[in-house]
Amino acid sequence: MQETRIRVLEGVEQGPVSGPALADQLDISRAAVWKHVEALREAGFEIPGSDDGYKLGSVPEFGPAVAFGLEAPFDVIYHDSIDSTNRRARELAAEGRSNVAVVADEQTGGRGRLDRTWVSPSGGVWLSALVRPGVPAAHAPLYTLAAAVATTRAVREAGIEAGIKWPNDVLVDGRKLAGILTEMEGEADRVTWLVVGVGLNADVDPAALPAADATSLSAEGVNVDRRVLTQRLLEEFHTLHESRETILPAWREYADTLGRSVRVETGDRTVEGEATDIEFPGTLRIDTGDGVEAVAAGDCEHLRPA
Ligand code: BT5
Repeated sequence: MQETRIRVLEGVEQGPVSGPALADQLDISRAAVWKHVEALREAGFEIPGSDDGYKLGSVPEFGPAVAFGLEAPFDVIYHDSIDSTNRRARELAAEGRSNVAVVADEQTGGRGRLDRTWVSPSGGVWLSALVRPGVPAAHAPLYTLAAAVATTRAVREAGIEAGIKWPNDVLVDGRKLAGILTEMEGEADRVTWLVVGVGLNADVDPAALPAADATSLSAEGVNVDRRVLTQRLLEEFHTLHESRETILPAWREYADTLGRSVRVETGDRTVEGEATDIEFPGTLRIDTGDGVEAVAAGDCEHLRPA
C-alpha cells in the first residue's frame, strides 16, 4: 500500500478527524484526502464520516490491509490471485527492489522445492519476502530456518502448538501446516538477493490439499485473522534477520526433528539415524550408529521417536 494511504489510515485510526485537519496534518490537499479515503473504503476498510470527521471502523481480514499496522520495513504488494509470489518476488529482485513482501490469497502456480507443485487455494497465506542480507551464499539456509521459526511463532500465538521438521516444514502433530522455499542469486562470497517463500495453510480445507498428511489452521479448529498472522510472521522474520545469532537457538527450541529417528534423502544418498543437533548454517547432524554425519540439504522423514 502506498505510503500516504497508510498515513491517512493512521490518521483516521486516531479519529474522528476532519478532512481539512487530516489534509493539514499530512500536507496534502483535501481532494487527495477524499481520494485516499474512497480508495480505502473500496479496499474494504470501514471509514464512516460524521460531523466530527472520519473515524476508522473495521479493518479487512486480509488483502492490502496487511500493510496497515505492520511493524517491519517491508513494502507489501498484495494480489488476490497470482501464479507464484516467489516468482513475482524474483522479478522484483531483478528490478532492483528490496524489503518487499509479496502476499497472495491464492496462487495458481505455487512451487515447492525441486519444482514440486505447492497447492495454494484461496484462504491461505502465500507470501514471499525479498531481502538483501549481504552474506555469503553458503549462509542462505539460515534464512529458511528463520522463516520456519517466524512461522512457528506466529502460529503459536494463534494458539496452535506447531513444531519444525528439518529443514523447511512447520508441522502440527506430524501434519504439514506450512512449507518454505528459499531462492537466491549471488556469487559465492555474497548473496545479491534472497527470496524466502512461505506457504501457510490458514483457512484452507485439507481435502483440497494433495498430501494426506497436510493440515490447516481452520482444520485445527482455529479461526485466524490472516492479516495479523501475516504481520506477526513478517515481523518475527525481520527481527531474526536483524539478529542472526538468535536463529539457531530459536530453531532448536521449536524443532520436532531433534532427538528423533530420521531418514534423509539427499539426492545421491540416504542417511538414517538419530538427529542430534543442527549447526550453522542449517546442517543437520545425524548419528547413524557408525558415526555422525552432517547433512546440508535433503528431504527428511520422521521415523519413530528415538
Ligand atoms: C515446500 O516444498 O514445502 C515449499 C513450499 C513453499 C510454498 C510457498 S507459497 C509462497 C511461495 N510461492 C511459491 O510458489 N512457493 C512459496 P517441499 O518441501 O518440496 O514440499 C512440497 C510437497 O508438499 C508437495 O510435493 C506435496 O506433496 C506437498 N504439498 C503441496 N501443497 C501443499 C500444501 N498446501 N500443504 C501441505 N503440503 C502440500
